[in-house]
Amino acid sequence: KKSQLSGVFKFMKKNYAKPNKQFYGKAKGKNVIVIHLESFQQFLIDKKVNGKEVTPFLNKLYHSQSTYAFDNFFNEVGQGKTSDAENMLETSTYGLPQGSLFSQLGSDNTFQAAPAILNQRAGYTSAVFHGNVASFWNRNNTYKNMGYQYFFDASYYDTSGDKSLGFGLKDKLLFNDSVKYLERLQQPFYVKYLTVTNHFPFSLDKEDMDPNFKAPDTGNKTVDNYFVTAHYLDQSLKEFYSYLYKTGLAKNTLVMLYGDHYGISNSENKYLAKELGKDPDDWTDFDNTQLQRVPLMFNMPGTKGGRISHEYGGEIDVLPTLLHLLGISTKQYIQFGTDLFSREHQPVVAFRNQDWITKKYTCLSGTLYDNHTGQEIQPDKKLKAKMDKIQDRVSEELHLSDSLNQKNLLRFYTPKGFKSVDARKYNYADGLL
Ligand code: GP9
Ligand code: MN
Repeated sequence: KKSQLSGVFKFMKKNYAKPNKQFYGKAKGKNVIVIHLESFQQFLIDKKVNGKEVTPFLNKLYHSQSTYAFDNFFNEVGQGKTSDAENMLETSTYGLPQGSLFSQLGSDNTFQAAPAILNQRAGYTSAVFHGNVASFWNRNNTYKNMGYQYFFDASYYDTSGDKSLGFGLKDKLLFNDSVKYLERLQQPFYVKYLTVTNHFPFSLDKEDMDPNFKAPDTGNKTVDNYFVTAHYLDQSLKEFYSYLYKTGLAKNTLVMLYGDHYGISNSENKYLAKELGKDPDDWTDFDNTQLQRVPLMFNMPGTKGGRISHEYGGEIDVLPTLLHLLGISTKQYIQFGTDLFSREHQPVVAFRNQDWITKKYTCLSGTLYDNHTGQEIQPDKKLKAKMDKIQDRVSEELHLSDSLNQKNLLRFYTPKGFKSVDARKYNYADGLL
């Protein structure tokens, strides 16, 4: 049984990246607020439409001295979309080749996930705030197996009438109406806010629109509206931050923000081209891939020295990065990502379909592109050998992650000092307090 893990252990040994002293423990003991920016792509950052910034608040955070941000950070989700992003961030293992890991395996698998690790290693209380019903993506069951102590889903808020839209409670209300629960959590806490308003089809009620912000005219309504709901999400964050500052929570909190996956699909990207200063007729698969960048920011209000890193990485890398920032070692865990701040960080980004991207190259179904020119290249023998090596590593990594999850192998390995999660300990009460 445990021998099935030998390939995984071998990979972990060569994959492990030791923490960078400069960053290790920088956020030790702080509360952690994870903000999941639904469908939010990196190109929105610093973007102006009709002379106005789409996300002025996030832009300020992005450039702030108190933020470590990344501009070559990619989403790596598959068909499980939001749930794949969540799985990667909580466990540093990949989603499945087909479907959603949360839906397929979340009820029964053994996890060694962030909420349990943080609780056992550093006494963190954990909770998720989300304006949709708990059963969506099988979150209610998966979260219990991950060790989430509380899940404040739609049933905890008034979602009647125009308070909710599309996938649930509007973001401004989610932040506002969850505060009464947040305030009762024992500190330090590890909490996650899953926003929903910036989700396809990007509709918004008139009353929630900023009269000073005008959508672009791209020739595609979905694309136009994407900017409007992204602007609304930005405003909701500004309001939440003003709460964090007013209450003093800000100064002992690390806020981690990330985008889960694209909002604009490949087939709609050509409508974006002009907004991005490109010719829609020259749009290629290479360009689609470049748009898979999403934000990743670590904001510690009141601190200095932050900067924008150009390191290449993806969602798989977040957990070791976060744990090291909190001063929690990761060597004993099975994690496929590596700390983005580590000098040994692995800068190959693996997509779920085996495509990959590095600082220099993008490889899509075996076709190689030069990141600098965006042009296809015919590799010579030497480059071809290098490429094959990267491809082998990507395939091996995805394969090992899949076998780990599909065979539920973590049940055969309990890291030193880790106590298996007992899902029966948690009862989310479904709002019936
Ligand atoms: C729903 C939300 C959306 O609860 O998280 O999920 P997605 O469609 O983006 O996967
Ligand atoms: Mn999503």
